[in-house]
Amino acid sequence: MIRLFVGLSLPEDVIRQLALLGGGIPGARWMGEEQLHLTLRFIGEVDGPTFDDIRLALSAVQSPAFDLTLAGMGHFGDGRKLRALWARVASAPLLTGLQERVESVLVRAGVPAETRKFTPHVTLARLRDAPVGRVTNFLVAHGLFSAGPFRVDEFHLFSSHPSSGGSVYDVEESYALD
Ligand code: 2AM
Repeated sequence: MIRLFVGLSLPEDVIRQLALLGGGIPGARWMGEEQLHLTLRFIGEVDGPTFDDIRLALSAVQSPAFDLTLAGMGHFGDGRKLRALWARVASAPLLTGLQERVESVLVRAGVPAETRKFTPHVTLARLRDAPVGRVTNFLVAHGLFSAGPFRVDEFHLFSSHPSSGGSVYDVEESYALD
């Protein structure tokens, strides 16, 4: 079995900007530079034949290249259980269009449909018992964070492998945008 997701990689200068934000929150596990990405669609564990089907299905996605900007910060979870801190992705209709096309070909390839709303984000840290005040301070301090615009002209099928330092992500296949 292999754990898969579809996503975008980020330019090196954007990654460096994001990596500079890390630190200062107890209970936060910050993503390393090589872990930063934007998830378009989490797939989960699949067997070999399904992996082949997915690889092929994604090659049918046709979508224009586009520019993306990161602007501000957000979080998942609430005061009782904060789960993740992330950089917000500014609204981009072509990104949403790409995500919808990816969803559509995956469902046609037999992957169960995604029921959750797509919230484009770049996870910066996973949180465990992080003090709400410290997280709020971070969100306020970096509310005006901005990176880009940068060009997105491909997307990737990634595999995810657990390791002691968090997950390791490998590009399995890349798909060019028009
Ligand atoms: P995240 O950025 O919000 O953490 C690879 O693991 C990617 O897939 C991560 O970027 C993560 O999104 C997402 N992911 C991991 N496990 C998931 C799950 N159970 N459901 C949805 N998305 C998941």
